[in-house]
Amino acid sequence: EVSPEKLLQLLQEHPPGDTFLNYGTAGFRYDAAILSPIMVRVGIVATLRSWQKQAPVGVMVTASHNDESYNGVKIADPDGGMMTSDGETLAVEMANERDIQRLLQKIEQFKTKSDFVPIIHVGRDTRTHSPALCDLVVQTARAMGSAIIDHGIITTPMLHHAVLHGNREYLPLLIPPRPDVTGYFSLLAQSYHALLATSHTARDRRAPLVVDAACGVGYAHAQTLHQAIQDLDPTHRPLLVLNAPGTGPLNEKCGSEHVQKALQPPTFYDATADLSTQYCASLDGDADRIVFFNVRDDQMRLQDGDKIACLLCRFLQAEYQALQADAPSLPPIRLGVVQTAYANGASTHYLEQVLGPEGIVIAKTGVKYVHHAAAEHFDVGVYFEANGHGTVLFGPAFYECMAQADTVLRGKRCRGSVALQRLSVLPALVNQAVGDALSDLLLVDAILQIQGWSPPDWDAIYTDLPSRQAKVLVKDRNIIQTNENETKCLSPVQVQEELEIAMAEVKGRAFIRPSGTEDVVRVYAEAPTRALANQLATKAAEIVF
Ligand code: 16G
Repeated sequence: EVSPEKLLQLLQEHPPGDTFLNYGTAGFRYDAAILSPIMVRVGIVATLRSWQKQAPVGVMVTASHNDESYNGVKIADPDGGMMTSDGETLAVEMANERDIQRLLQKIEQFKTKSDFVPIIHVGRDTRTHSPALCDLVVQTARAMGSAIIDHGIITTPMLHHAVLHGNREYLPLLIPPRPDVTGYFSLLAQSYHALLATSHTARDRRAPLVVDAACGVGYAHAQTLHQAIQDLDPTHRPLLVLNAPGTGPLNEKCGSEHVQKALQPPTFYDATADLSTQYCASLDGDADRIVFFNVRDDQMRLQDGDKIACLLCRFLQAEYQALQADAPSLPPIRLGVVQTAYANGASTHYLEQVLGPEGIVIAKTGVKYVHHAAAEHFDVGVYFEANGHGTVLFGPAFYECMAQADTVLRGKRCRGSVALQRLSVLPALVNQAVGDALSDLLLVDAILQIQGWSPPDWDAIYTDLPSRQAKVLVKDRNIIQTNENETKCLSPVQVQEELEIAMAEVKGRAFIRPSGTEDVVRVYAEAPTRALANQLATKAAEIVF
């Protein structure tokens, strides 16, 4: 129900404070106490965005891997991806506008004559303040005439999925639209089942995959997924989901951020039995990223986003080659990977062997940048950040190739037709809107099973170069300017020269970049030994300071 009075009341009740509010790499993210004015304005921006695009959009209330005191909000565009930069500019403008009249005038500029009703999908994580904050988005958007599809407590990727599947024109043909939450689970479970059905290797699926849900929103959904898989076939590998919300503090000493950054296994707050740590995965607080790990001889081995990217690329390359061997007339497909400057040098080297140098692109840190680069450069574009954010994108040339392969191989029993089945099921198993911990979990497990690999086999494909990260507090992080993909510092000019000298001394690699989420400059260094990596990181931090 459109209500200008209600809108005015919400704006008056929630004036922005003095802090300049920025839509960072992954949306607005602050201490929950200052978020209510932002939520009201996000309700407005999402409505304007839906108006502008004449299609449903999404709003997710979460602060991902941050602790419970934080919260945040991000907007998804009609294609299910993160809102593009023009929308971010508008969001920042609206969030910082204190003059209510000017704000209302701005809204008027967006009004069109069409009778299109804006539609907004909303979702939220398990934080205590999420319901109230989400409600402000909903009340504001409704006061502007939007229709709300409230998905309640869901993971970030589920929200992106709901938006993509609700806008069929963006959905590739091979994927059956499953716009609701039940559809999300059945799509993942059925495609996992279908992918595994292409392999007849005897394998032991009794060992569970232990899932650390970071005491967050992934817990309930990983369990639902487990049930959906077991309902299809009870001999599938069970997911043993641990770290329920409330058993321990959200993201504290658990979850992918902790495991990847501290290189330590998580605390399993709710584990009563002595559980296996042979095959485990950690999600983050909104389940949009994942890392795997296992513990042997008291030593934790991490399989991070880089290692996931390598596993996927190797599998995709092998399947495509098998397909082409039986159907040589098929057009070539550009298969490639996008990494960030944080990718361990050993992973990049491995990927060069698999894909050739033309198959690798390094892009700026942040999901929206790597996602965009994967879509732009490749027909099958894998992207992963070392921290576990990632997915695979399949472009039109891929679907065309599958259609041609189907004509050539129809009715034939050969390795190529197995490859065709496998490749054809992937676009449905993978969440192409955004990286998705639950989808990535099944994808990795299915590939390991098909290849007959144990977690240590996967781990052994390469050994990470020792690396070290640090952060430097500076007066103004924006003094540091880097090239497009953040591998080189452009300004101040002497910084890069000094870094080059430091790198040459230890035969290592280092870069610095202003953080997109905190007021710090980040430093990354890697070198042939741990001592040298530490030395290079210290030196690089001194150069910045
Ligand atoms: C955000 C990004 C993540 C990136 C990180 C870098 C999303 C969903 N998340 O968490 O991809 O790695 O920021 O943080 O885009 P930084 O700029 O502070 O180093």
